[in-house]
Amino acid sequence: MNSSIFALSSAPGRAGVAVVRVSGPQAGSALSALAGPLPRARQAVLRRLAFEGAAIDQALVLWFEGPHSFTGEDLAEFHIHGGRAVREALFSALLALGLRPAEPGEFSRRAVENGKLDLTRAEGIADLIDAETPAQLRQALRQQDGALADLYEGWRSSLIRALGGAEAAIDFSDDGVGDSEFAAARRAAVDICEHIQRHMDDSGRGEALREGLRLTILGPPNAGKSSLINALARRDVAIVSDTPGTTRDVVEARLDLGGYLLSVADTAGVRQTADAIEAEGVRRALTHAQGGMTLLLLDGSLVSPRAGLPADLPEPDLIVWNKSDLGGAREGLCISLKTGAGLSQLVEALTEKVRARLESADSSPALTRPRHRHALGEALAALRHGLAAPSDQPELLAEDLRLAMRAIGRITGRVDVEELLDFVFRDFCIGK
Ligand SMILES: Nc1nc2c(ncn2[C@@H]2O[C@H](COP(=O)(O)OP(=O)(O)OP(=O)(O)O)[C@@H](O)[C@H]2O)c(=O)[nH]1
Ligand SMILES: [Mg+2]
Repeated sequence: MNSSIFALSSAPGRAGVAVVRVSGPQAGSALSALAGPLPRARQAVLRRLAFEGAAIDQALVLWFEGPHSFTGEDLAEFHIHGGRAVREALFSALLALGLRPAEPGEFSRRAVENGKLDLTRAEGIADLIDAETPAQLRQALRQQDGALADLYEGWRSSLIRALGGAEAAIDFSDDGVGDSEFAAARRAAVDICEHIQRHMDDSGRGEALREGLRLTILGPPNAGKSSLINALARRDVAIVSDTPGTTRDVVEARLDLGGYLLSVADTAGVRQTADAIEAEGVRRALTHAQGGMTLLLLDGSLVSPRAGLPADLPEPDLIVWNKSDLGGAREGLCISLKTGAGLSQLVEALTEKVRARLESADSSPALTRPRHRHALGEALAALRHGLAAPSDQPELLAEDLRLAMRAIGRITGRVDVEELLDFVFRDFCIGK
């Protein structure tokens, strides 16, 4: 039997209310030992908490009888006053009652083990807790709601059906009866390949939305790159000076731009230089600009604003002309980081670019984690391998379908052989 665990589920520190969760077979006995008879399930009641005659707190308590709880086990919640002494007193009592502190993520892990959550939903909860911006929140909520689980489980179900077809073709291969089943299995595999490929060809928007999209500010020395990161972050992130070549390291700031998490990087001004340290700065700048978005900042008041820039500089997502206060009108986005002119238009244009990069026109959920990408890559490779096999050897396709199924099943954490039998039995008349 599982041990019973407890943990502070709210943030540590002093607070009006702190929530302590207890899960496992002893949750009910612990609750009644501390708070009296078990209340009705899912109804908050105010109780006096005490242990061995010593008062702990006046607290709201809740009782969830398994399997109707987050973990699927018996679960109790204590909404105590959020002070250190109260917390410690409750923890000591729970320890004395034979419960143990939970490991990180153990409540969600038990929920997965008990079939309350699949892995992608559990990951969605983790993302929801980490979400810093509205867009991250929307994506995490969707995942927690099962959008990804439904998508991947859907593909897995199709693979299971295709496998049934391939297996029927193996069984009846001698008399040619299985030909149509085999053709259908191949068609299904091609179809799923296309779906997976489309899902993966999204330039990492879901992952970038989750982790923060990179925006690298590139440009010649003294264009105002450090002034720009400071203006965007609204704080003094990087040193600004009129000495060209001030910035050498990549300096990053995370900010919420129109609801999207952006990781903006200020970099060394790009130019040919004999200074080894500055040259290293330039190398880092160009390396950092790979992947993510780039903004090219130029000094519009100069006669040759691009002087010194290499011809093979990556095509920027946005070109911005700075120092409009010094004259020299330019076509396009003109700003002055000195006066603040044009800054709001720049933020608008940037938000638009970021939105276009992170939001998709179709409504299907985005790939959010490298773990999923890796498993989908494996599934795709297996399917392509299977489709390349000769049609008189259906067992080869069947084997690759099985590999692809297993890879996708690993994403949601529900690789289950029993299910395969159910599906095959339902769609094919094996006994015939
Ligand atoms: N007049 C004027 N000066 C500006 C403007 N923006 C920045 N500057 C000045 O230009 C100089 C260079 O600014 P920085 O932000 O350090 O430029 P940088 O691109 O980071 O330069 P490096 O780090 O050397 O590559 C500083 O003296 C700034 O005060 C502007 O819009 N107008
Ligand atoms: Mg700088």
